Amino acid sequence: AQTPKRIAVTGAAGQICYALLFRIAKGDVYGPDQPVILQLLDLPQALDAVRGVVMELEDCAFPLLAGTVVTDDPVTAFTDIDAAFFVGSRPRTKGMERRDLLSANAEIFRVQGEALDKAAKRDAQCVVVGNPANTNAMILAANAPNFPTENITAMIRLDHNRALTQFASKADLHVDDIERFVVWGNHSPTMFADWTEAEAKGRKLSEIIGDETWYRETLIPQVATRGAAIIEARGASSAASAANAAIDHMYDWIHGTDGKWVSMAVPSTGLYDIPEGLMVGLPVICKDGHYERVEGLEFNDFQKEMMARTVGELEEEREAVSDLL
Ligand code: NAX
Repeated sequence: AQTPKRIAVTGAAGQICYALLFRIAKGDVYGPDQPVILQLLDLPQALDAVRGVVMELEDCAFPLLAGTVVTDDPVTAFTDIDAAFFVGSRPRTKGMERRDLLSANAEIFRVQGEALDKAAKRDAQCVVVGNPANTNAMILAANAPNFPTENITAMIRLDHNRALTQFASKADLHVDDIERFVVWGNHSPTMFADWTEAEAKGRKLSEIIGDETWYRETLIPQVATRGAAIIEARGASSAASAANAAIDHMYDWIHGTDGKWVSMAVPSTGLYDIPEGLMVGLPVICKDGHYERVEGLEFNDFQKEMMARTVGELEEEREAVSDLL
């Protein structure tokens, strides 16, 4: 039998994890032959709830679930891990300013960065889901100096998937037909869903759809505000779709994308003049457990304007947490 992969998941008592954990245990990340051990982190007051989730995991009798760890100690959670999903974060509460939210989360990710540095395998693949995801991931990396920064990423895949479905339904395509589409920047309303290079069945997606106004005035804002629309309709924020996007992100990173583009927020190397060190949504191609940034693209004026807006916001967020970097 294969040695189990150890996967840390933070915020394990929360609603995204209530969807995520069952899919990981089913084999949706590493595949149908790879046993997994779930190392679940949450706050002390949430551990009873985590134990309840573990009881339900047990009741699924998943053949691949080789063990669970429940803890409120980040070092215990990250010991010897192969992968980590950083889902837990501090939600915005009444009267909280954006800056307060940033610094409350910065503190969480500072502590978790130090624990990751101490305890994780050096090739552990990490994705931050908890908001503000990009900046949280940047802080995690800054506080894990002996851990490879390339292995710390943030999730922008939900936005990517949201756009794919809108395009496919507008153009009567299958979601899998669409290639070379990307969501750039921050996982926030400034994100830039960019169809400039997108193709389907050998044609430009923009030509197939043939409606630039729809793209700019409907598609872009619809993707950017989809989270709010879900809250409005469901009375709770996206959970199963967020869990699914986190699985897609990690699955593709581990198994590769066969030359296809996917959107991942990864550390900026200065490519496309995006300031180094920011965690920024980019087109990547995954192969052999690594991602490669898509290089050599040229931007038109609209793209430049949209990029400046979302990258500018990431710089502002970095400024707000500069004391923890
Ligand atoms: P919940 O509030 O249901 O769960 C969050 C869990 O995190 C709670 O159990 C809480 O106790 C735990 N937690 C808080 N601080 C912690 C700490 N320091 N260490 C460990 N656990 C901690 O939120 P849920 O709906 O599951 O969402 C989780 C996060 O995902 C939120 O920040 C949310 O904004 C973010 N999202 C990110 C998305 C993305 O695309 N990047 C989309 C979905 C989602 O909105």
